[in-house]
Amino acid sequence: MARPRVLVTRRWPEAVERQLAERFDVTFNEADRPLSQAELAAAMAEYDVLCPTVSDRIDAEVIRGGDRVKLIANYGVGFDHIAVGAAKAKGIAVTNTPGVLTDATADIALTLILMAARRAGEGERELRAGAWSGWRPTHLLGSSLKDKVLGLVGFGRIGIATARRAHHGFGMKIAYYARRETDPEIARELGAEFYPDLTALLGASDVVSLHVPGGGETENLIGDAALAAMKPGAYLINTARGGIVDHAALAAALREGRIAGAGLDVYPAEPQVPQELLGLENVVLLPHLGSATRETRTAMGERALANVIAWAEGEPLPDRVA
Ligand code: 8YV
Repeated sequence: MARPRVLVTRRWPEAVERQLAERFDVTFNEADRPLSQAELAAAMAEYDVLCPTVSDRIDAEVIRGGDRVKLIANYGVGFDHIAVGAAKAKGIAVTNTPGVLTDATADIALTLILMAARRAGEGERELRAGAWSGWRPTHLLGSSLKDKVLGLVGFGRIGIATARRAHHGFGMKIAYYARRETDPEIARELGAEFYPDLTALLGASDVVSLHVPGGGETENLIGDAALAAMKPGAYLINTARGGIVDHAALAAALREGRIAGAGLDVYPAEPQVPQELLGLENVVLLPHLGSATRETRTAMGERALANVIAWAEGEPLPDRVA
């Protein structure tokens, strides 16, 4: 029997590409640039399996492009770039890579919290520009984290891992907003306070970190009203999805000093970064580095591969989302 045809839309770490190629007839996107909507639609008719990433928009029109694809094995945990409903309607299974990028993403959330609160980006820019005039008691004072409240919007795997680092490592108090209360053991471990109301959580937090999925339900969740509910000295951290934040409203709040600062790893239309943020000193901007470690990107490939193998062998898919 012919080996299933698999399209990997971006280059993966070599070791996992090799493992995939050993078992399947794989096409790698040699140019490693995002495929166009037309190329993705055409792929629906040419391949059995697509392995896309967050840089591919697999919308309903792409899914209508052909009838051959039976599995979309996403390389990443978030899948708001895939029209899961349209896939399901065509009997196409969709899988993701949960768990393996939790620690790396929580590390980046902490990186952003520390960089924003300790003004590390501002300091580095000043030094590189040759503008550092030397030590003085009031130079670039930031905010300490100990005993400050970290408010997590969403308390799944990555939210909890971020809370653990902040609480055990930096002495922060933990509060969270979620659809339901967390496991009592986790709540006890972290002394985590549950807020069923987002506005109340925002008003109680010194640092707000976003950990909800992207997509329609959370689009612009953090807009003018939410930013107005935050404490004037608070920081906003986003490692989840850019669309959760209204960036024009955020830029205005940062410019007017209504919040102290922000740290962002994700943007609504990557790789574009909202222009109004680029000139602001009190925002740290990273280029979607959440899962960017060699170990994690390899583990993500292995996880996607496990789903492709299960599909090929007619086994239940370990990480099916639709
Ligand atoms: C991934 C992410 O690197 O997994 C996710 O949802 O946001 C990232 O950290 C990216 O999605 C790769 O597809």
